[in-house]
Amino acid sequence: MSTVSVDEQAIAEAKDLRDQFQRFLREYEFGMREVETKISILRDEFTHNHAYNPIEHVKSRIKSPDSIVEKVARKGIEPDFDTIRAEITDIAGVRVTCSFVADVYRLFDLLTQQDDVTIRQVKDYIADPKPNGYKSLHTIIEVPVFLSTGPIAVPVEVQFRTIAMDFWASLEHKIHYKFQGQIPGHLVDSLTEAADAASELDVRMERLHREAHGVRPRELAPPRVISV
Ligand code: 0O2
Repeated sequence: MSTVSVDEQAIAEAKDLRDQFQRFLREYEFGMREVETKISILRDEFTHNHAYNPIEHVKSRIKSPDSIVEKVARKGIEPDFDTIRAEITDIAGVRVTCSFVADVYRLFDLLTQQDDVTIRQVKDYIADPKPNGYKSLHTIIEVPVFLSTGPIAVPVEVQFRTIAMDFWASLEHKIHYKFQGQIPGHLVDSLTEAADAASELDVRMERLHREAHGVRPRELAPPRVISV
């Protein structure tokens, strides 16, 4: 008799936790949608007013429960909602792939200068690539989401990169996954060379684009340093 009631209580608690987790993730989904809308408006407005679309594609994702749990364990933080909310800021993620490096910074400025956007963090791996050659401009922004219970500020990680950077990162990610992080030395070297080739391609393509559009070719500006 008592076993049955304990089981029922355990089931009720598990269901309650599941509901709380779904509510928790929904906040991030709303935040992600706000950012997607902002990017989509910028893309449409840019296309109409400048006859040019600086965005190649946009991908969004909500971190899976398994990956959240794995990150909680890796960071050694308390597994409660408040701590996860404070410590894990990439639960909602939007990746914006642009044609050229100049577009990456232009889009970053256009998004982060909006009045309702607060920058929490910027990591400029274009100005300062990772040792393996990884390049992208990462930012954690907070956007307001208006719920029936009132407004909340939701953090969203936005990664900006060029097509060449994206191509490299997706291959590196697959290789990293295949070798579970222990990439053989010769592949590490090849990846570093490929990252250099991707950077060179970015410079050449942007120069070509400028020439084709009658913009005076110039040496590409040195990487910008963005401070928050
Ligand atoms: P997913 O599935 O893409 O979300 P942390 O966020 O604390 O774990 P860190 O290093 O402080 O780690 O964050 P950082 O540098 O902002 O990078 C986090 C994300 O950037 C990663 O997310 C990747 O998407 C991407 N990234 C960073 N470094 C590399 C790299 O060397 N290669 C590739 N392919 N991607 C990279 P997640 O959480 O790993 O995965």
